Parts: sequence; C-alpha cells; structure tokens
Amino acid sequence: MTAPSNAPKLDRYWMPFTANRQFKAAPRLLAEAEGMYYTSDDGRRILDGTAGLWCVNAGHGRREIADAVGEQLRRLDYAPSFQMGHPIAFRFAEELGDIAPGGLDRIFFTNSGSESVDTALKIALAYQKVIGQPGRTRLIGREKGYHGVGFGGISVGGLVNNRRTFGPLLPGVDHLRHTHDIERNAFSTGLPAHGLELAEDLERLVALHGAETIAAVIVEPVAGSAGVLPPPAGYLERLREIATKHGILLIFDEVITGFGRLGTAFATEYFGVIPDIVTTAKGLTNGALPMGAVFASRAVHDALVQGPEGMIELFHGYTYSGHPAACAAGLATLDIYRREGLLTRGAGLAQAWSEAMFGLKGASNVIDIRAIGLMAGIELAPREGAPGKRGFEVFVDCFNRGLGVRVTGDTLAFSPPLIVERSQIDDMVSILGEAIERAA
Ligand code: PXG
Repeated sequence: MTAPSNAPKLDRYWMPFTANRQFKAAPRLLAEAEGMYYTSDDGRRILDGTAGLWCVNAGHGRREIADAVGEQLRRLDYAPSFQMGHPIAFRFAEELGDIAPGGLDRIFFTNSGSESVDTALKIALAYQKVIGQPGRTRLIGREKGYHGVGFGGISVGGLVNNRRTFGPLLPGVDHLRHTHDIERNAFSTGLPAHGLELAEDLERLVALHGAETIAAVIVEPVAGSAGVLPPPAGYLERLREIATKHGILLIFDEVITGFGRLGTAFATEYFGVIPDIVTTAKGLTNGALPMGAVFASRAVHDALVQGPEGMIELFHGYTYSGHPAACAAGLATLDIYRREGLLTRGAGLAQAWSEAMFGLKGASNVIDIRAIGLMAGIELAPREGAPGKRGFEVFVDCFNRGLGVRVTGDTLAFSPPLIVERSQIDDMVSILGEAIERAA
C-alpha cells in the first residue's frame, strides 16, 4: 500500500501568467516563508530575490501583520464603504497621508495595482470633465509600460503579449516611445545619459491629437516588468513640464517603486518630480493581503468632491475598497516600515547593490545591467531564434539552486525585501552568475 501523498492535485487551478502545462509537469511550490527566505514543499531554502512579486518589502512572516489582521477580523471582519464607513480605513488613510508621495494626500482604496490604475484613469477623465474639459478623453501610456491587466491598464500598457489577444481595447489611447536603448545606454551607472529627447514624444502627441483631447499621461517612474528601465536623466522632469503646459494630468504608476524600493518612500521623492496622481499596491500591505491605494492631489480631489450636497461625487469603488483586514495589514506594515527605517534603508545600500550587480559585467551573454535603489535588471543576449529561452533556463536553474529571481524575456530582475543583508546580495549575484554561465 502506498502512503497517501500530501502533494496537491494540480489540474484544477488555472494559474495566472504561467505556462500551466510546463509548470504542472515540474512544479515549483513554495510552502513557507520567513524573513528573506522561502521554503519549498520539498524542504529547500530559497532566497527571495524579488520580495515575492515586488511586494514583500519588509520581508516574510511578519508576526505584527498577522496579529493585526487576526485581531481586526475578530473585531470587524467586513463593513461596507459605500455610504457607510469604519474607523480603520480612515486611520489608514490618515497615516498614509503623512508619507504621501509629493504630498498627494487624498487617498482612494482599491484591491490591486490593476484596480489602482483603472481608478486613476477614471479619476483623470472625471476631473477633466468636471473642470470643463469634457473633450479631454484621450489617455497616453508608453511602450513597454506595465499597468496591470484591467482593460484600462492593458490599453495604456505597452507589452504586446498582454494586449494583442484582447481585441481593440480602449479607444483613444496613444503611447510615448519607450526609453530602452542598449546601444547608447548599456551598463549605465546612475540614470541613463541618453533619451531625454524621448519626453518630447508628449509634445508630438499633443501636436498630433490636440492638447484639448488629452486627459492624462501615465508612466512608471522606473519601468519594472519590462526589465527594470530607469528613466533617462531629466526625462520625468520634462514630462512634468510638458504635461503642465498642456493641462494634461501626470500619473505615476508606483505599484513597484512605492514603499521604499528606490531608497525613498516613493519614486516621486527620488526624482523630485510631483505628478497629479500616484497609483500603488504591493508594498502597501507588505503583500500580506491584497490592497491598492491611489493618491490624488488636493486639486484633483477637491475639483471632484463638490457639487450638490448629498450627490455621490464619483461613481466608482469596490466592495472591498478599504477592507478592514487589509487596512489592518497596511497599518501594521507602515509601523514596521517606520520602526525599522525600511522606506529609506535602500538609500544606504544602493551603491553596494549596484556594485554587486555590476560584478556580473563580463559574464557570458550579459549585454546590459541596470540598477537603481534596490532593484536591478540583468539583460542577457537571447538564444538565436528563441527569445526568452535563455532567461527562463537561468530562472529555473536559480530556483533549483535556492534563489528566487524574476525573468521577463531574457532579463533577470531582482527586487529583494528591503531588509536584505550584504551577504545575501552576494549570494544572489553568485548564484545568478553561475546559472548564467551554465546557460552559456
Ligand atoms: N502597475 C505596475 C507598475 C505593476 O508593476 C501593476 C500595475 C498591477 O498590479 P496587480 O496588483 O494588479 O498585479 C503592476 C504589477 C513582474 C510582475 O515580475 C509585475 C507585476 C505583477 C506581477 C509580476 O514583472 N506588477
């Protein structure tokens, strides 16, 4: 008689953004996590080089968060936020306001980055309408942008695989060119020197469509999913200037860069550029529960929150907007960030981080290294005729040898929990370096 197996059956769970059949033939299952490490279901320790999916910024297994969530669920498991409220959502917004990017302290709660993006786009459209610019319905994104998977997000997004299957998407969307330019910028330390002129694309789109048709432009301050692309020096400043000049709202998608990733609370502070709206999620709750938050300027908020007394000002929201348990997780997370100085910890590590990553310069097939704050992308030359193959092989090899790293195409990406230690950075680079050589 064979002992009953603890291994789960795999067929019924249709996995997201996954090669399902390949995965189920050779699954990679994470069973537990603590601090900087996962434990796989076969009992191996795996260094988390990516903070889960760029979200577990305070590291795994934080008791304070678990306790706060449990306590909140026992006190008030759920309460509506439509025409009713509960104290903890107001408390969370209040505390978030103290660290709000660029002082944008009017906060709308969502449940994910995708919902934050859709919310921000809708706020932008509603804002233009209410200030007497109803013709401004056009939305501008950027090639290679990732703004989640809602129809709004994939419309302004610029990753072809996420778009091409799903029909015509939102009408009236256009894109800036991306800023990925290995020819001129490979192995840049600091911000890429070339590409400022790409911000003029916004002027080009204004000339093409007319400013009076454009509501908003959305970009990631540092593109994450596309493989960690820091903006060219001066680029975000220039986007801000052009947007302001033409009455276009500027939205920063900080779903990845928010909550300390660059060594500042938000990229908005890192670059000293203040948008009108900032989208967040992920690190908001340390990944412990799903939640997102949209930060809007008072000008945007106040323009919308007016009109006849007793009238709902914005017909938008989610059943779980400001969910009590998520707010509890968020408050406990903020507490940890403050107590341990995590939102700025990356600033002190960034130099060493970058130097460690650049240790891979000269490894086989490495054609670019990009590092900023505590994120990095290591780009490999694709195998002839098989883009993405080499990258995936390196990813699997790393996993088998105890390192979690993200792969997008042939770029490997790191974004560890902000509690990462120097020795763990060295481990990351050394395991990845060996995997890169084995894939050569
Ligand atoms: N905006 C940005 C900038 C993101 O990075 C989203 C929106 C959507 O968030 P939700 O919570 O709806 O997934 C994201 C998500 C990766 C990877 O490794 C990146 C994300 C998600 C999963 C994987 O490239 N970013």
